Amino acid sequence: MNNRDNLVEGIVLKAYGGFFYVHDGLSVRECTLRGRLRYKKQQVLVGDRVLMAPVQGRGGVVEDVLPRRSVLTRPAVANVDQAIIVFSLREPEPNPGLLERFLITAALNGITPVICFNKVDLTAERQTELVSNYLGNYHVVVTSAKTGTGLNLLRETLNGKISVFAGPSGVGKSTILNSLIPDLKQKTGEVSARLKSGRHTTRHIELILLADGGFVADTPGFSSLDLPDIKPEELAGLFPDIGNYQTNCFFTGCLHYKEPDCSIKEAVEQGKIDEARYRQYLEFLVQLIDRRNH
Ligand SMILES: Nc1nc2c(ncn2[C@@H]2O[C@H](COP(=O)(O)OP(=O)(O)OP(=O)(O)O)[C@@H](O)[C@H]2O)c(=O)[nH]1
Ligand SMILES: [Mg+2]
Ligand SMILES: [Zn+2]
Repeated sequence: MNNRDNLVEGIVLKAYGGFFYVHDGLSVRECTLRGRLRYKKQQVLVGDRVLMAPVQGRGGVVEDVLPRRSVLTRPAVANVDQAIIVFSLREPEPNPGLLERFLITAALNGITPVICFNKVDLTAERQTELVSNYLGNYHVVVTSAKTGTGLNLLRETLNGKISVFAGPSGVGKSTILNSLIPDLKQKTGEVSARLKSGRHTTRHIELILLADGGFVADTPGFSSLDLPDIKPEELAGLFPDIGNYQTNCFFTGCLHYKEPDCSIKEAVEQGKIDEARYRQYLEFLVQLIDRRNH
């Protein structure tokens, strides 16, 4: 049995071919798992903070996994602080419903969402209506990986945190990361001319150390995402701008739908809650109610 005094704490950057690559603050060690962890069938995830026994050279043995702050399931990454949800303003055209499902999924996993609207170089008006719908309620960064617009702001957002880039295929996630990290050569793909939807070019999950501290992971884009399995009454709490008003409804468990004396519907009428956001809320609510009834 190893003396625990000799253990060092590290973070799993990637898992590949049965090895776990652990960053111990100085360098990256190629580690195996202590048998005990394998017997327990405890999965060790990218992002896990682990206790490791260094062995000669650049190897090590993972002895223990420290408690997780959060777990993202698709892709599987532990301890993510924030999800940079990238949508392009054009090519491919943004799909607001899909963006909302990303936002809800992040909130449900306890991960702070940051919205990154990329390819602003392709739009005529700098601030489209879509962007303004989210300003105020979310941290929004507008970028162009092509011209460099907004990249410094985005870099500051990543400082000292574990961030995962997520979003549909072809929106520019890998291109942005390549511009932020000089030595990185993530594969990027031309957007398919026929579908304007791009194809999958990013596969393995890996945390990359940033020069200013913090880690980022690129993920393969996916173009569909189901509404998570939640109760209808949980939904409002996952919309930051709507959840704030729900304390004064007459009915406890008010769904802010057909009920009278609803403070959310009042806030929508008074223009305090954006109507489009409320309509999006209702669309999801109806889906959740349907799901419960079937
Ligand atoms: N005009 C313009 N094109 C961009 C920008 N960012 C990325 N692109 C282009 O968009 C295409 C797709 O970029 P990728 O970085 O591969 O997209 P991705 O989000 O990583 O896609 P997946 O890995 O498939 O999920 C490439 O041809 C990029 O050159 C941008 O800001 N402006
Ligand atoms: Mg990519
Ligand atoms: Zn209500």
